[in-house]
Amino acid sequence: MRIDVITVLPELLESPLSHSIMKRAQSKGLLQVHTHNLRQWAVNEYGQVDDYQYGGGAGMVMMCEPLANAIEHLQKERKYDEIIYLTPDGNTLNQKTANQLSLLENILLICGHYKGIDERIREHYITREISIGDYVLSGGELAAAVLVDAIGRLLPGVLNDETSALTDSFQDNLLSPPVYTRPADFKGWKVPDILLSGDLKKIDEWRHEQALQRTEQRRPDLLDREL
Ligand code: 6GU
Repeated sequence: MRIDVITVLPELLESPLSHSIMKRAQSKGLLQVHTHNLRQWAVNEYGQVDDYQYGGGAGMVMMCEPLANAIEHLQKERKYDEIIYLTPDGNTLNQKTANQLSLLENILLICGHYKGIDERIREHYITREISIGDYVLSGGELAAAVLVDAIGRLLPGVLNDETSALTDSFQDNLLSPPVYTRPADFKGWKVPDILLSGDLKKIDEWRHEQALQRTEQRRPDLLDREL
């Protein structure tokens, strides 16, 4: 899968995607992430990409022309399955959306700043709008990094058995059960006996029961959600 990102702050995306699993996904050639600095398409020599909003009011708006030129430039190279605008008023990201997006070939992400982007770009180019939660970030870059990570780790071959996505929280609308490692007794705090029993069937049942309990206690809303 290839993901292109249009941003005024490509630096903000580099580090989160250069380590651990995202690094492995890219070095294995399973994921390609290309960032494009929107200032390349600025309207003047000062690098301007934003302007005051019509009707007045505080905050700048990202202009049509740089965004349209950037998008059309990239569209000449490849056809995008989705052009996604990261915005707090988009649909909240969840595992189902990450799963769906992980099946695509080419995605273009647009990171907004300031008051957001001119509405006409949203109407004419954007195919999907995604938020990563009900709070406001300074820009779409960290949200884009979150989205790329959530998608990238699902690509076939990225995770191994140890890190398998199949047992993740949310993959079956359940939170994960508690986990333990050595020692079996730390300061008198014991690992549940069942996990030391070697009875794999019982252990599986216990984990499922714990996952259910945890979900009922912490996120009952997940239990009546469709997969
Ligand atoms: Cl996608 N962008 C910004 N700026 N803030 C957010 C967000 C996105 N998702 C939640 N908050």
